[in-house]
Amino acid sequence: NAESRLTSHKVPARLPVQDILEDASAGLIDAPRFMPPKYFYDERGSQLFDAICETREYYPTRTEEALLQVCARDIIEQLRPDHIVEFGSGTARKTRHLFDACDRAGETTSYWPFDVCEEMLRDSGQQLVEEYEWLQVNALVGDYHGGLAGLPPREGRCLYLFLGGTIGNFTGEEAAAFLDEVRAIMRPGDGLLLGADRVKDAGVLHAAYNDESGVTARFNLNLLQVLNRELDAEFCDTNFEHRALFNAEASQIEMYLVSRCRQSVHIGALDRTLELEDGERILTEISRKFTPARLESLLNDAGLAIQRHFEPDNGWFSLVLAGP
Ligand code: AVJ
Repeated sequence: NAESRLTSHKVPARLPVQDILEDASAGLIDAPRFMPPKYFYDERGSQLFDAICETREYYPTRTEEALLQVCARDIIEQLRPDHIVEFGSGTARKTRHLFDACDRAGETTSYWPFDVCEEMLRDSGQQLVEEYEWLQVNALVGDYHGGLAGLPPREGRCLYLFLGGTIGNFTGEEAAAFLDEVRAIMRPGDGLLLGADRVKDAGVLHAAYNDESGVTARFNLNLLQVLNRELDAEFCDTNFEHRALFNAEASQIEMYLVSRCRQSVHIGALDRTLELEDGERILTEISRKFTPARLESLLNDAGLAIQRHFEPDNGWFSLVLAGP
């Protein structure tokens, strides 16, 4: 039966992962203020992110999915993976294109979705084992920011997935450290499929993070509700506004919550009060945009060579297959 093809494992963090209390204490009290973007994704935040992907302006998700649909077969036939390991798997919607390609090629693989959210892993895992009667799903519950050495040892070839352009949320240093971790667990014949958003017309980028219906603004402002709940804080979201801009020099979208007035906000769990000037901002996300050359050097620096590079005609997004 399907249920017997679904297992779940906790992956302990090997590297120190800061919790929201430490991140808030390091990032909120003094300027420049910054909260890591991973705190966006509570239940409402995850729903809002899905809604962002449906907006007319936010192109990355649908662009990547269309690419994956076209190149899935190539990737599966080239690599013939015994295991597919996905970092930040979410609902694994896009990963289905790879399973469909396995289906058509008569290949069977096991799937190792790695995510912090246990319920989402269980729900999506259950659906997958029902949809694909040959699929074994081994859910990995943990934070990939804590390193990857806890991954269970396996035999056979692995295809690692890091999709969605999430690599862009990392600073240059964090991205290098993460790719080093991935490289360290890879063996000859393994592959990494990495999705990365590309530098493009600033107007297109700006629109993607400032959608007309205001979903991205609600997604950004939802962080304040997360802080209120998790840190017993007293943020009032009508006192903040969403701002997203493309910093061309740093080649990144920067997303801020901007204070609309001079205000004091108490944070219970820190026993501190935040003093904000009118117009003062909290950086809530960077989303880096890559050139093919930047992407190549990022991978090469981690000891990974690009084997295939898939992109749409307009060059808006890259899916690269790289290996040791
Ligand atoms: C999921 C991190 C790829 O950076 O584009 C979407 C998140 N933020 N709109 C991105 C996001 C604002 C997204 N990633």
